[in-house]
Amino acid sequence: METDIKKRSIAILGSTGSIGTQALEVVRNNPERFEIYALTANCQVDLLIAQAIEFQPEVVVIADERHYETLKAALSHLPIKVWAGADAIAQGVESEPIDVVLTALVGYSGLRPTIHAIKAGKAIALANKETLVVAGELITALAFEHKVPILPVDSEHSAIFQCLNGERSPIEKILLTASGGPFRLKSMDELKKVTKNDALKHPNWNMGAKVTIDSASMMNKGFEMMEAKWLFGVPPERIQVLVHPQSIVHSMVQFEDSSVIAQLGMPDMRLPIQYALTYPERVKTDFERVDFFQLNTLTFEQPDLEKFRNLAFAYEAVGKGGNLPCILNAANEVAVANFLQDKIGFLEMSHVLEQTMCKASFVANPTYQDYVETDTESRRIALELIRL
Ligand code: MN3
Repeated sequence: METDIKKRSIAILGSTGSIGTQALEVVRNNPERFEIYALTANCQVDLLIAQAIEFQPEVVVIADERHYETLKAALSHLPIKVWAGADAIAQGVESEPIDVVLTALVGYSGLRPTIHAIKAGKAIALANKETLVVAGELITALAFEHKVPILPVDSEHSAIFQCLNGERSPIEKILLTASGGPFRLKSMDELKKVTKNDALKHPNWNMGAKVTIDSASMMNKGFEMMEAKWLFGVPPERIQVLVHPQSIVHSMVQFEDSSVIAQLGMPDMRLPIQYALTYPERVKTDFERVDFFQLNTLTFEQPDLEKFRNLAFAYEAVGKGGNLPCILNAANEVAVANFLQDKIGFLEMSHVLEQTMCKASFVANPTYQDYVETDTESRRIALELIRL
């Protein structure tokens, strides 16, 4: 049967990353539902060119301006606008035909374009958790003011969102699952010696380098706890992290009558990406199904906060509030980048976060400009600590 549903017009920020490429796979599999209006990338110009040729967006933007001429020349035979720079990304998301902006860029860089997209009234499919970590209060207030939905793409938050379908009753507790990463069973002595290659081998999920390192340190789960607080309005003391190494239960919600609702599925990011883009509908896929007889066991354990201190820092930061989560995020971005360049060890990352949280200026009620200044100051402090 022919359907005449209006296609959703999508802008993908960070189209060459792990989430971006999987989102394009979802779009490729559902051409009757979606059209790509804009694609943006940081620096992977060759892949961006290939994507632009395949999906024929109105606009492509490369953040790193050094690649502008290459991009422009490669697409000169096509009716595609080619822009460069961070300002162009922030402006590009405001274009009138866009329905949904998928924010899949890495780290703090997601904040500004997300603010622009919300102000322009675009639905946000949020894959950039750092936006809510850094400025959750500002972003949720802005989304409320502009009546813009924030649809979670992160698998845990998609799970919680799905558990809440049709529910009106208050949430007693969020049970946020964590794989535990590649270092779950390592001792402190072993953790001193692990390398980036060890950290980049995630047992279940195939993700970008930043989030894979954050998973190994459990910083990712700390950030996801904050993301859950802002998305679902549940305070941190009622968000419990459960280590669930099989990554089949993607998270759960406990209600006041003692019921627990869970969402399950194989670990495949295409599912939460697709759900955010097709919500409230579910669309048939050929993704692998859960085979419970093959799985046999699902296990749950307490996270080890002495080994994975970053998770404890996240609770501390969100508890004290203000710009402290922004400080933590900036320090972590610097620490992860330096770990990936073999400049610091795995456990030293936590030291950098702890010290930066002590040294950076605290602001109790930050404005957007305060976040910008906090990010700059915290990066400088973190870098000085690493160079000592
Ligand atoms: Mn996740």
